[in-house]
Amino acid sequence: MKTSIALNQENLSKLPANVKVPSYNRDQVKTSIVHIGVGNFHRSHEAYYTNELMERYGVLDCGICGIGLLDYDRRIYNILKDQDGLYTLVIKELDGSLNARVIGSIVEFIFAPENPIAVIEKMANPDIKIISLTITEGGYNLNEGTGEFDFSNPVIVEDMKNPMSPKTVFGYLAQALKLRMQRGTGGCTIQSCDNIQGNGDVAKKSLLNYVEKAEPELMGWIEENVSFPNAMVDRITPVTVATDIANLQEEFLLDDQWPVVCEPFIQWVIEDDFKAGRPAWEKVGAQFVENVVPFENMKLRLLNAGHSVLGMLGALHGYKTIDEAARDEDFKTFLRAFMDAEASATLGNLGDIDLEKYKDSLIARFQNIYIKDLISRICLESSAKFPIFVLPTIKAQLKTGGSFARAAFVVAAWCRYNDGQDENGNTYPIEDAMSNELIRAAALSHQNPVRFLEIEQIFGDLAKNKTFVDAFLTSLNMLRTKKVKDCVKELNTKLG
Ligand code: CS2
Repeated sequence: MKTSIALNQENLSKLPANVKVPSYNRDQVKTSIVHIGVGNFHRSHEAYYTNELMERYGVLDCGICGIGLLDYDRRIYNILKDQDGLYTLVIKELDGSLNARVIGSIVEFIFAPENPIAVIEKMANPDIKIISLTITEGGYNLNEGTGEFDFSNPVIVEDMKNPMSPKTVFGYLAQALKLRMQRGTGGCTIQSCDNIQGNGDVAKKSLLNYVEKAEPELMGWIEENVSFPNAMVDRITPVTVATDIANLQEEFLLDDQWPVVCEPFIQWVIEDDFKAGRPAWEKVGAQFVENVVPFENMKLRLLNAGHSVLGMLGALHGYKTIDEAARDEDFKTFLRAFMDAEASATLGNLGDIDLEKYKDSLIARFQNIYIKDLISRICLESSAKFPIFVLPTIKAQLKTGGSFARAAFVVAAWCRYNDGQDENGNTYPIEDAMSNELIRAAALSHQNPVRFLEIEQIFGDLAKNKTFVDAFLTSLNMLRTKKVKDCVKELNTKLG
């Protein structure tokens, strides 16, 4: 057996021909993007687009400096340091074949807990034109019920006290932008790549809320000099598992400590509002549009919500991956009806987008047997996801008198999910920033079902809406007395 080759700059030329490697000179790449949150999604999406631009068009002034803000990021920092910033993106094609390419667009990395000043200085550097973010749906620190920035969050309190050694993205941005203002460095773009409706607007709102208290003299400067384009981002990127690493060693003789696997589909629709210029990502498939809202709604309420539907129902049934749930005829019928009769009805005018085709393609993507997207990944952090993915459909349908019975059923399934045990008696952890509240509310809901909806931070006023509460109670009662599959079959017949 041939031994595999460790991934680093020096070894690139030794890799077998079936691995695509950067052919551009990485020493000549100039950093103009700082990215906070170098998770799998950033590595399959923005860093991939940017690598393509470098590779296919020789554009070398858009290098990325990754920033790890959390202690948790130490692992990716150490690995990328070891691998000279390189990692492998393995695209799992529809026929199951693997397409491996080494991505070279991340050329620097700073681990913030060890060097906060270096991070602030980097963001304030005149070469930096864009600060992009994948800090997760919950990272914007907004109370979903009230929409207000959460100043009671202990890390925010700390950042206000110790501005030069921040812990949160807002603390860092405030100090970096302050330096840019003081030094006359000029403006920049803060580009959210998270799955949130109006992600740019949300990033702006959170930052300005923070700055208003922490550095009030910055407010006007930010309004004038910083832009926050909204964007829709899409590529299903599962958690990397041990077999992904082993496959790479066997099929490509490549030793990568943390490769990323993803589906072939990719999409990025962005408002063209960049204060200090931007890479020509349109050359490699990104779409720049005037108004991204319809695209965002469509993606969040169909794809992401669709994931939550399959994730919650699938978890209770005992499925482990999304493709299993999406291939289950009863769940598939339920999902499609949720999309057609509930979510689609809230999307308004989508211009020339072919919605039927989009929904067909989503089902096909969910059913891709090679992607093995873990249901546990979909269900984690649901307290930040439901308010963005599922609840907007319920709220919109309540306003127009449209149907939301299936969405309410999924909320009830989420309540039941927080019991921590599937229908076969197998337990699973509730991985969620609000796990304590969720577990407690689910436990209380056995006696008093409405308790689950009283988590104000998630449901806000919805708990007071009788029509919704009734639909939730009916669903929860079904789920606590019957198997999820039987409930779904019944609803498929009843609701048509
Ligand atoms: C998923 C997303 O986290 C989730 O619940 O729905 O990560 C989804 O896979 C991506 O948004 C796809 O673009």
